[in-house]
Amino acid sequence: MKELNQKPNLDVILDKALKRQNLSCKEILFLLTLSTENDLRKLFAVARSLRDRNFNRKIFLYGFVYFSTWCRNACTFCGYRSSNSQMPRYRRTEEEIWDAVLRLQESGVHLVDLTMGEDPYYHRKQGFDPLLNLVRQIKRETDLSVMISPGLISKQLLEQFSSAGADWYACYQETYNKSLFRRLRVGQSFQQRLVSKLQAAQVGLLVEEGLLLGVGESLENIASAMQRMQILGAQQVRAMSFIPQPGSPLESLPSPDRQRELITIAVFRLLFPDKLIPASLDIDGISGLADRLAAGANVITSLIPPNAGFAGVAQHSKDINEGYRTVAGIMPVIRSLGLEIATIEEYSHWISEQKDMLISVKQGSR
Ligand code: SAM
Ligand code: MD0
Ligand code: SF4
Repeated sequence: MKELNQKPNLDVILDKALKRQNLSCKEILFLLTLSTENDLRKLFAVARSLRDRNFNRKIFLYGFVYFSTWCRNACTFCGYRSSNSQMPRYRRTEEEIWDAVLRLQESGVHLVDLTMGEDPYYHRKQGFDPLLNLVRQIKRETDLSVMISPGLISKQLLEQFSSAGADWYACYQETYNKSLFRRLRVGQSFQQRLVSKLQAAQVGLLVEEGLLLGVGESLENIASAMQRMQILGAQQVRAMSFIPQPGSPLESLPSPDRQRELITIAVFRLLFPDKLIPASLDIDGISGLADRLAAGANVITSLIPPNAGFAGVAQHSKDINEGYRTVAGIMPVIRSLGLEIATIEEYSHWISEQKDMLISVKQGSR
């Protein structure tokens, strides 16, 4: 009883994390409230040491292909919500997408993330056959891993993508607070979005889950969301700071202080020491990369081929045509931190190990 009432102690908690012991909600919350320079330095150092112990200072690279910016939904934080006329809209042809995939492959990424708004063209009219074919072609003709970010799709479609060779399903809950979810993903079902991730895992896809920061959540919300994400068993977990989008309902909500995202990345690392945590170029571009890696991230996401007309999500044009969201553009940052880019074999090896774990969990639950 005495122990339960004790005030959390940073060194004790960090030591527990280093020993891979579970952290309580109270301990997670305590970490999220850290603010002094000294405490943050200790937190980030432990996060890096857990990353480097598990990944040998190797970083993974994800190319981002936002092939359709049309969307039927009305998320209040997103510039691409259906009614917003102030965003660039396009739907790329299969040839243009394939071209971007090849450019990304040549540049040295490990994975391509095929992303779209919930474009009615695919979700209602045409169906997903063109995309399934594209995934098959990527797996047949390249060594790349494939992530799909199509929004909410049925279990049957998830199964088809898995059979076509897709490795990952990305679908971010943004928050585990149901009333906040209703305000963010207006008209969408919290439960369905969550269940789609469980279904993805059942059909053999790895899952990426994510939280949006600076949209009205409390630190308690973040701490309990992190615990829910541990139960979900996602293999990649992310946090993105909200970027206000012109023409959207939240356009005048200020972007949060980046310290919140850095601390969240570090705490994720303590809770998911051997999983993947992105440093997205889609929030602060190249200038935000070093801090995110120094907080314990081990994947660089949102690498985009320049001058091909492909957009980012939160930052639709930042640093893209300048060539900073490319493998060549990020290399100086990697080197300055004493990190290395993993080989494509190292990445595929990690993926197949994780998939084997999915299968054994499934067999164990029979
Ligand atoms: N349309 C699909 C969906 O929503 O699942 C796939 C797109 S997914 C890449 C879009 C993600 O980008 C959102 O889940 C959210 O986490 C992030 N995002 C969107 N708008 C953002 C903004 N204004 N600031 C920061 N992140 C944002
Ligand atoms: C990123 N803009 O990695 C992308 C996107 C979708 N799976 C990922 C949010 O930051
Ligand atoms: Fe559409 Fe995705 Fe933007 Fe929501 S976050 S409006 S689903 S593109």
